[in-house]
Amino acid sequence: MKLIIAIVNNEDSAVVAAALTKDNFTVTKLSTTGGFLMVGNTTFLIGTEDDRVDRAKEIIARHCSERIHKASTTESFGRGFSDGALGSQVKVGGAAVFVLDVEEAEKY
Ligand code: 2BA
Repeated sequence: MKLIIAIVNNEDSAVVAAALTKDNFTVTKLSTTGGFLMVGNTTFLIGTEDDRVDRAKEIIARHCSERIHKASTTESFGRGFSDGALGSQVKVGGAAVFVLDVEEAEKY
């Protein structure tokens, strides 16, 4: 079994969750914040069998777009924009995906 951790743009999260669920994946959605931009993103935890990992990655990739994030004057800045970098542009996404081995999975 594997645990997929997928960090996606908030704007893509609803459609990604719906597509994964429709394909019979079980998904946990967490509200998270990127440490560089310090803006909200969404992290999905997806526990699945090894032979379904590629399918999950395919669904995530299909529904996540790359975006250009332009720093605004009203953001709270993390280290990324702490050096007077207002107006800087950063390429974000589509999705950052990590696949981990699961030693044990139980439901009680
Ligand atoms: P953030 O940390 O807010 O990063 C947003 C974007 O800023 C990143 O897009 C990347 O283009 C840039 N960036 C991040 N750290 C940087 C740095 N130290 N120097 C220069 N540019 C930097 P993505 O790579 O698409 O990442 C989008 C979000 O996914 C990240 O938000 C973070 O929440 C997560 N993420 C990406 N890679 C990760 C990793 N290796 N470990 C943990 N989280 C990761």
